[in-house]
Amino acid sequence: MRTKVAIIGAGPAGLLLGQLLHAYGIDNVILERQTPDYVLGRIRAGLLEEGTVALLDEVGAGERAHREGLVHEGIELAFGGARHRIAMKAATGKTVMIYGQTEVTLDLMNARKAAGLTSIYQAADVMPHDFDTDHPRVSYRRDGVAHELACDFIAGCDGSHGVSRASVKASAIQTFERIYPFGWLGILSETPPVSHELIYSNHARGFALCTMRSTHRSRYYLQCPLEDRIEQWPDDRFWDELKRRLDRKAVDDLVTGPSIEKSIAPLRSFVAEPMRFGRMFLAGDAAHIVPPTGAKGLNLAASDVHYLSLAFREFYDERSSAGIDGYSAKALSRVWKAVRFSWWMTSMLHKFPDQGEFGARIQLAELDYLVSSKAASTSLSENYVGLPY
Ligand code: FAS
Ligand code: PHB
Repeated sequence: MRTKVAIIGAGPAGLLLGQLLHAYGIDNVILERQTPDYVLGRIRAGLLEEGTVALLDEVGAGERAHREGLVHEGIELAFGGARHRIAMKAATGKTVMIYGQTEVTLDLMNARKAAGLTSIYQAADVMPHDFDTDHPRVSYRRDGVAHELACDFIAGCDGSHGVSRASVKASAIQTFERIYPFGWLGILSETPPVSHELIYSNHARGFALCTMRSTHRSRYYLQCPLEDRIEQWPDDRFWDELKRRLDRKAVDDLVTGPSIEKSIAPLRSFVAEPMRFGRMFLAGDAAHIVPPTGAKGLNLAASDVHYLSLAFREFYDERSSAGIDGYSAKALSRVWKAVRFSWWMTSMLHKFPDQGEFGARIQLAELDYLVSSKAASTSLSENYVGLPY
């Protein structure tokens, strides 16, 4: 089999790239190791930047997001027993949308199916080959039968544990990492959100985040020790701890109920440089990971594939390599700004084991400055709603 672009991974990055390339008339095939249901079963991100929604619109997969997504014009920061609103739209003219990654993935999968494009799920032993030549190829096995996909380019959209980045020789890649000494315990519940906007809480007991998936489905996160297991967090304990980290009004407004999903995710910042290796390009979590505090992970995957799809269009339409040659630097410029923002939000809002009283006071001073300075809250807002592409 042959295609122009072989995409490894059918998460948001791979699926969105596939639809953008299709819109530009560039043939592509997706190879995914899991089943569609497995991919849809992963509960992850929930907040989209306007740029991400615009890309869904561009590929004709944004209709349900506009119908069901919740547009938010601000967030609240809670500290010292009070809540303070950051009016992001007033500061930037932009909004964000609450619309789960699961729904984004489903919309993109349906768009791909409607376009009759080739996606090979349960592709085992996917392996990129010869990407340092003009004739790259990808091998894989399906139902025990070996296959080979010849292509012009390979897009590694296979996430943080994928095969693409792992296939690059160590001397050709540099990685940067910061691991945080805590995790996020997250739950989903069929309960109305505690507030109509997100609440990020800095508390002496640890960070908490109140977010949502709809007006009847809430998502809550608690900072927890890395060694914790979800078995140690029955629902009652979760709700009790969440209440201890929220302000009085939030506690009074909180509607608790049985969890329908519960998971603990470790937090880290990670960037691989460069994002291009001959005719193989990395996009999304395959190239970088951010702590979810800034809600950037999924949105960076979107901007990566925006740049990459334009680069491929320039190559095929204008026979120019300028776009593909400039992809890595262009993507990394936006990636590092989002990595910085996500690190800053995480550092300001979480309780670090070694921060001491001085560190705690510095966090509160930073938060107090943020909510009392137009310049500071505008800076937070423009990063949160998403920097320009
Ligand atoms: P993905 O990991 O989503 O997709 C990669 C795909 O490649 C997967 O389907 C995988 O099965 C496939 N794959 C892997 N190896 C393969 C191989 N060898 N062959 C073929 N296929 C292969 N971001 C936020 O903004 N907010 C959040 O709250 C948030 N919470 C998160 C919670 C968790 C537990 C995790 C892990 C991530 C979270 N993220 C969050 C980040 C997340 O949303 C990612 O940024 C997003 O999934 C990135 O999408 P992709 O780059 O497509 O990677
Ligand atoms: C979510 O809704 O899952 C979410 C929202 C904002 C974040 C992190 C997670 O910063």
